[in-house]
Amino acid sequence: MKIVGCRIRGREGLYNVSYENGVFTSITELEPGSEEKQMKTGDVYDAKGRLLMPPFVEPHIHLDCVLTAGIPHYNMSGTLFEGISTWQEYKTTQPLVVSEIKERAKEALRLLAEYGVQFVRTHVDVTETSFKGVEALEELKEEMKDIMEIQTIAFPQNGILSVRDGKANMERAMSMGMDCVGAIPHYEFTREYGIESLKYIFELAEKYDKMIDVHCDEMDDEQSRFLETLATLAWERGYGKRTVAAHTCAMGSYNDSYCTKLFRLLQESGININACPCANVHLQGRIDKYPKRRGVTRIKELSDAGINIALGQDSIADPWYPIGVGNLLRVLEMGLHVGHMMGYEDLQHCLDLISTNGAKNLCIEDHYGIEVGKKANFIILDGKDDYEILRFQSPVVLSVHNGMTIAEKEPAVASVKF
Ligand code: 17E
Ligand code: FE2
Repeated sequence: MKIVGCRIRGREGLYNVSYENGVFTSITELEPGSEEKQMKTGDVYDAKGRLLMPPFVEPHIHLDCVLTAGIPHYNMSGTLFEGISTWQEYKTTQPLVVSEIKERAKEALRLLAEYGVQFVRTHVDVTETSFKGVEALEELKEEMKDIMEIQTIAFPQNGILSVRDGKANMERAMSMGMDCVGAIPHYEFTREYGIESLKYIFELAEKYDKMIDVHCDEMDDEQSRFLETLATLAWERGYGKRTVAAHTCAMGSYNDSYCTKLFRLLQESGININACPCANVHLQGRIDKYPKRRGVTRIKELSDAGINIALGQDSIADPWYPIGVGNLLRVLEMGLHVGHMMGYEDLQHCLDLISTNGAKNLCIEDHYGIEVGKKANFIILDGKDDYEILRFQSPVVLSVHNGMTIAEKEPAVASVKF
């Protein structure tokens, strides 16, 4: 199969890109003007100068909860805590059936595929002790593995120390084949429990040789400082590249003096950060009067300090966030607004936040990138560069995973009458 006349993100000029048996086999630059004369027959896709790039990466979503908004009722206050209690009601009043959970998750994956995502890391609540969610997502991960790559996180929504049998839940989840160990230290009853939960998950991660992805400081409380503990544990054990701190909203409330110290630790530990700007600008700041905090971590400052940060959606129509369609460009737009990142330089490479940076969070760089010999995973967007694609929220016209077309879209054509 051959793509003709595409731009490639990060390079000048126009290219032809071929792939066979699921692997890129050639990438050749075109002589200026030569694209007009090419034969476009057979297994050839004419990119018409559009941008080809590695797929978008969704580093943080809760696929067990998607598409449940309104059941049994909507989150009326819009707070994180009402989200958690509404989900608790869902878990205890709705029949939990593997096939139904898989169908909702798959519907969300179809949306993600439409918007160019091929790599997904999902949390699964392991304090729901029927474990139907874990079963469902582990089955789906296996069934979908040729189409989309899914990583699962054992996420203890109600805590590890603050629930009975919390450690047993985590152990059971990891023994079922989950890819990452999660935690929620800011939601544990005490600071001591929070710290103990973090120490515990490093032991568990090492035991199963798995990655770590923690809901960390998803609050506006400037005293919520579990990130320093998470980063220090990662630093001690050399686990930084395999560790993600997600949300880290409290960093939006930390004082600058403390943050200066914290950033040095983050750099030395090498851990990755994940922010969910749509979800958190909605959920946080709720207990403030005016002025209201944004409740989103320091996306710009972390990026500028060379700390890897990727953006994720968190939710698609669930008890925490009532809207969302799987479109990471929307999340990027929110992140750039909230993070004061619409300076010219920021816009030139803004797609990093939903692509290459996410690939680092997921530790998938060995099969991610447009290079001969690597797996043919790519998308083509109806635009020419990051700035234009962000501005027009350009559709993904083609998405290819391991050489297989998984989604196509015809861009809409408007007809304005003046
Ligand atoms: N659970 C949680 O603790 N925080 C969130 N943002 C979501 C679920 C979506
Ligand atoms: Fe989350």
